Amino acid sequence: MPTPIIVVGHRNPDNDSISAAVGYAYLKNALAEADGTAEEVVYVPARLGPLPPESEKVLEDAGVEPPAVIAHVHPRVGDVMTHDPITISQDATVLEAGRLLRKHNIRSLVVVDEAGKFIGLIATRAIANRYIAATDVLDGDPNADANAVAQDLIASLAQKVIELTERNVIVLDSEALLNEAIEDIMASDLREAVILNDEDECIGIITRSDFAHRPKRKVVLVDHNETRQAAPGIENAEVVEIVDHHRIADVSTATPIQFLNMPVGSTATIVTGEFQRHGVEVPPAMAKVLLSAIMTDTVILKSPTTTATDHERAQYLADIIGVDPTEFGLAVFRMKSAQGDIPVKELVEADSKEFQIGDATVLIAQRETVDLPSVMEREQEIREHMRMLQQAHGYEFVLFMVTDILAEGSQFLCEGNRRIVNRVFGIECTGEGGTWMPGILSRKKQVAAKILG
Ligand SMILES: [Mn+2]
Repeated sequence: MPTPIIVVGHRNPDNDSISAAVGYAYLKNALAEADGTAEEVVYVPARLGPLPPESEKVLEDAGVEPPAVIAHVHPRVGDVMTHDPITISQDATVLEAGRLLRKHNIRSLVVVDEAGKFIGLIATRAIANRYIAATDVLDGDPNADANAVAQDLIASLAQKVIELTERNVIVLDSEALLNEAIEDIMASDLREAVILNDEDECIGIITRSDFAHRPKRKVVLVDHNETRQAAPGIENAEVVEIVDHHRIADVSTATPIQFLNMPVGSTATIVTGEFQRHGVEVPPAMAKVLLSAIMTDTVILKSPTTTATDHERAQYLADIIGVDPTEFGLAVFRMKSAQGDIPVKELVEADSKEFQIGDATVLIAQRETVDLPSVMEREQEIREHMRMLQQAHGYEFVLFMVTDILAEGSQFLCEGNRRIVNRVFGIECTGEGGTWMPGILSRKKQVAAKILG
């Protein structure tokens, strides 16, 4: 089985985090195929939260499987277990069990019934105990000799496996945290635990020696390089590569890795460049996915984060699909704001990021729209939700920028300590109506950078 390497974007994924993960995993698998390492590693795209509506639609249109949700990257039981362990029928003899144990050089076999369902384990220790028990014959009978012991041992070889089967085996879930499983196994009399499927068939076995070296899950980070935006458990994982277009933050590694960081409009732009650099053709389905992310992250190439490279690569992808990049981008934005009455929680939180200023944490959320008045109609409800977030998480302030792509600006709504925002931008945000900020489209470059600076 090839080792999975997770390719994952930031928490609260946006379309770039989803698309870059999908596109980069595709490229890495194509490269592994080409250099003959595909049997050793497989790149698996993943996400840390719900699919944004435009990602869902673009992936569906392109016929691409959405990345699976993961809750964390802590090592799990399934990452270290031995798959499909050797089984033996409950009706087999101890002699047969001995042969299998020796043939596979293992310490235990999974005992199953006629239907293949798990019953327990037969381990070398049970056989050894049976061997030692044969000497009991000597105690009971003063005239008994080694011959009698030998007779009993011979008889034991024909005994049924079920008679020596241990049934008090710990059963674990393959998704269970390895650290917790280790504690359970260390506290148990047995050296092993088993993993069963819904049909009670044993799909894996884990023994004490499997966790002697505390394995780490391998992760490629796309669209972030900051631990607070990364998957829970990132500190226990091995980051093997980073592809990003954000400021260099605090993810650190034990060994040198490929760290691609470019000041361009989207991670998808860098991923597209990697296809080109390696001479790998971008299939039309991947071109749609990647182009959609360049378009959402650069607000249809209008955001000040947009570079000439974004324009070039967007055109390159558009040519593969046979579309006009701007029209394609507008269609993606229509998918994004298609649902008029989405819950306020999603409206505010879908694209929200925490930032640290000194000891304080702030939340900056953004909603891109082609219809600002329809969002502002919900101002009261939005502000209530922002105040709830601010209090629940102890944020210094919550800033919500409603970005109107067509008008090319953002309406700022702020709850909490507004003075910081007011000072930084030289405005007077109050608790009502918000403040129109012409030309402000980029949270990263025009808002967060200013507040953090
Ligand atoms: Mn991005």
